[in-house]
Amino acid sequence: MAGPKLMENVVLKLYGFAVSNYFNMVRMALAAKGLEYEVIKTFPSQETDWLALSPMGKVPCLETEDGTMAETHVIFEYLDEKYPEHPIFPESPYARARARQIMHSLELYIELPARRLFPGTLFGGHNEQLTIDEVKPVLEKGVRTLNQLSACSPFLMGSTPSAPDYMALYVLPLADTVAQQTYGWSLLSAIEGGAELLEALGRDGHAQQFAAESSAEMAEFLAGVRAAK
Ligand SMILES: N[C@@H](CCC(=O)N[C@@H](CS)C(=O)NCC(=O)O)C(=O)O
Repeated sequence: MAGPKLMENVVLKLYGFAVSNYFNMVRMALAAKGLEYEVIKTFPSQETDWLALSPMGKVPCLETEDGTMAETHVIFEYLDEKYPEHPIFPESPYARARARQIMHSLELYIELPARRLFPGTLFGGHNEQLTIDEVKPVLEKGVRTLNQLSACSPFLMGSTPSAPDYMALYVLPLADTVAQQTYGWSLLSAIEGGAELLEALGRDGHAQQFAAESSAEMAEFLAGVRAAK
């Protein structure tokens, strides 16, 4: 949990590491809101002192003047309620509900099933045929859901980026990679406007910075995961 020297007067501290897609989602949200924060480089673990901050042992975790919190959706909502300037959720209750539905669909029906394929695709291991067979229909339904909920014009909630986009930016490319490798299926092409959405988000300077930081640490991270097998 050791991090760089602490910055003075910075209220928000974000724990995580550059390769983590969830960590980068929160960094995009913080950037969109123009909030200053300190990064404390942290890997997930089940160590007691880390579990006190993040009960599941996962990253990201945000430390605030009110206390710590984990779970990316929760962090997004806290940030928008605590710091209303530069909102990342739409204004009307229905549009907010729709944004949340898109975010939950991205995590539950695309990110999490795609993660089941990481061992045999990204991590140098093996995927059981049962897993391969189980994941495909979930991903297909996830894609169908996304297409039903958003027309991507070019962003998920319309012409300006918002919270669901900061998730999609880190969910869709990896899910597409593992779907291509496992099924020869381009999940991204199956999402109407998906490629254009990622292209538009990729023009953001922060997105480019976080991608460069992730790339710089990717080889070391993958080597560590593979060595741990
Ligand atoms: N639902 C969590 C997922 C976070 C998550 O899975 N983070 C990964 C790193 S990208 C992690 O900590 N993995 C370690 C673990 O699952 O124990 C969130 O929304 O923040």
